[in-house]
Amino acid sequence: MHPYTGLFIVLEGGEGAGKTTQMGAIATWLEESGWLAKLRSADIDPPLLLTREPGGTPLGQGLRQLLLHSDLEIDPMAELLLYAADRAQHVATSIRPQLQRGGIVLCDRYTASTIAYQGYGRGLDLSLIEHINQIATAGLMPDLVLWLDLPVQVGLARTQRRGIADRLEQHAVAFHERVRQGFMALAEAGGDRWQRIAADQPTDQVSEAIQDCLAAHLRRWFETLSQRRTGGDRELE
Ligand code: T5A
Repeated sequence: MHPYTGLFIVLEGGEGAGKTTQMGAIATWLEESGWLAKLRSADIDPPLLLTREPGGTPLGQGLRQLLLHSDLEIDPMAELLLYAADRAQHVATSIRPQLQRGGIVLCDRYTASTIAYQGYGRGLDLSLIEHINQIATAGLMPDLVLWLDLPVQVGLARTQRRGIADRLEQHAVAFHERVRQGFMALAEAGGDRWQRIAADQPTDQVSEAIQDCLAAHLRRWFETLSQRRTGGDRELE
């Protein structure tokens, strides 16, 4: 999927799916189950990059503020390009260097969010979005996408309980239904790289489902790394 030795995992989903909650739980589990220690012992520092879009870089934090929390009117095409600018900076300065070091990247949202929100949600042309995603990422795709899926009303009720809604949370339910359809279409086309996780369960059960899926993936990744090491692959040395 990409030429680097690191592992690129993305969490996707609609509003209130529980991605932020599960990012923390995954980081704790990776530490407690010894995966990060293995990477540290191979001198990979940092072993784990926890990040998000928009806002994973200093430039991205400014863009996030504009995109989600300003009163400015933003044209859909301008919105698409601002997400792309956030992503270009994020990939170049943060995600790709971590994958080149051989570490794990755990990212809250990536290219699929643009297809789901700006494509299915806003109705912008899907092939144009794919082209712009390609430019912003220079083709860097995740190894694994964990799609936290739940009924739209359940997710929105969770975010409403939290208080003030951001720009996209304020949209009509129909918008968020289209976004969910977008994720569904991507998951159907995504093969083994996409895993649907039922997110309308108690937090611990969602965490367990994610861990089952990650454990299998991490084992395969580590086996491949070990084989490449014994094969003398200089990229890993
Ligand atoms: N966007 C983003 C685009 O339009 N295009 C793009 O290209 C990209 C990258 C990002 C916004 O930008 C849009 C999509 C988004 O609208 P954000 O603030 O990062 O904005 O929004 P979200 O990613 O949607 O983050 P949220 O915080 O809204 O949702 P999370 O992170 O999925 O959920 P989380 O963990 O914060 O949980 C929400 C609430 O539910 C509770 C939590 O305690 C919390 O109160 N909760 C649960 N309750 C019951 N059961 C569970 N299993 C629960 N898990 C969590």
